[in-house]
Amino acid sequence: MGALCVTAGWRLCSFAAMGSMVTVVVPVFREAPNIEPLTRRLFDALDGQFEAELIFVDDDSQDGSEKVVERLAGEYPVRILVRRSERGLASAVLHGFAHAKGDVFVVMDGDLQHPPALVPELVRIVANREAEIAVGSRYVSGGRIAGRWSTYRWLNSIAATLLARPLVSLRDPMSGFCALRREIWERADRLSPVGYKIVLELIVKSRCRDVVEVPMQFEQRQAGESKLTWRERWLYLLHLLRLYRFRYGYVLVAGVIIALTASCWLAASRG
Ligand SMILES: Nc1nc2c(ncn2[C@@H]2O[C@H](COP(=O)(O)OP(=O)(O)O)[C@@H](O)[C@H]2O)c(=O)[nH]1
Ligand SMILES: [Mg+2]
Repeated sequence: MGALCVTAGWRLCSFAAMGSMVTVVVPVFREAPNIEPLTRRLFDALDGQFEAELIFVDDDSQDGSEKVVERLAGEYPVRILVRRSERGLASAVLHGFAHAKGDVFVVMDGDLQHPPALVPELVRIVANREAEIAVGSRYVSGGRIAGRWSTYRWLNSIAATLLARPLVSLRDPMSGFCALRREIWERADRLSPVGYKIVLELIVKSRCRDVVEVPMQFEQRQAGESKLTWRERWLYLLHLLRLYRFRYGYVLVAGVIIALTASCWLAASRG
């Protein structure tokens, strides 16, 4: 770990973390009302501790997001990349990485469900090499979800988490909020996420074993709408299948699928 110093705000940070430039990448689709509060809260939280830039990656929302960012660019190091012919959260994040100047990347949602106040802590951990990837987690001690979730939403989240367990030992692989050093992205093998789960893709494809989870309070969405549809859930299953194949190889995955099909068939023929 780097040597310690005290910043003007009496916050402790290390020389290693201070020397890092941070790029925060935020995929957005129809999030115009959230862009300004997110930008202000993020730079308030960073409070000059790190040199930082913020990149929104928008998939042609046509909801005024570009105008909002252009206005904010007079005050903050923020820009927006608009993709006109491509869609998808995870690919938007990778597009942002490809245009980033920083040596530490942060990925967070643009709907303020991920608390901007946690960004400095996630950055500090990876910049100081305490871990390769730091993930904001709802399910470790101290993590919380604001508001009430329906039983259906809970079941959905639990099922998605359990399905990812053989790939990563995280409690919250669905988090979507993380920090990593540029080199982790650079060493990852042919990133090709379909759909939603960029954190999972990065951890598996970069063969990363050194991940820490930091408790976060997952906020309720205040404006705009969730884009999580049945199509995204289907894409998630396809994505998992690809990652299983990457981690365990064709033969094993094919074997498990055949065994499961055979058991269902046997169970059905008994009934
Ligand atoms: N660029 C881009 N961003 C997306 C897309 N789908 C979702 N997002 C953004 O990804 C973040 C998380 O999406 P959200 O719908 O809130 O997912 P949820 O929290 O699982 O309901 C938000 O900032 C969305 O605006 C997409 O297709 N393209
Ligand atoms: Mg959300």
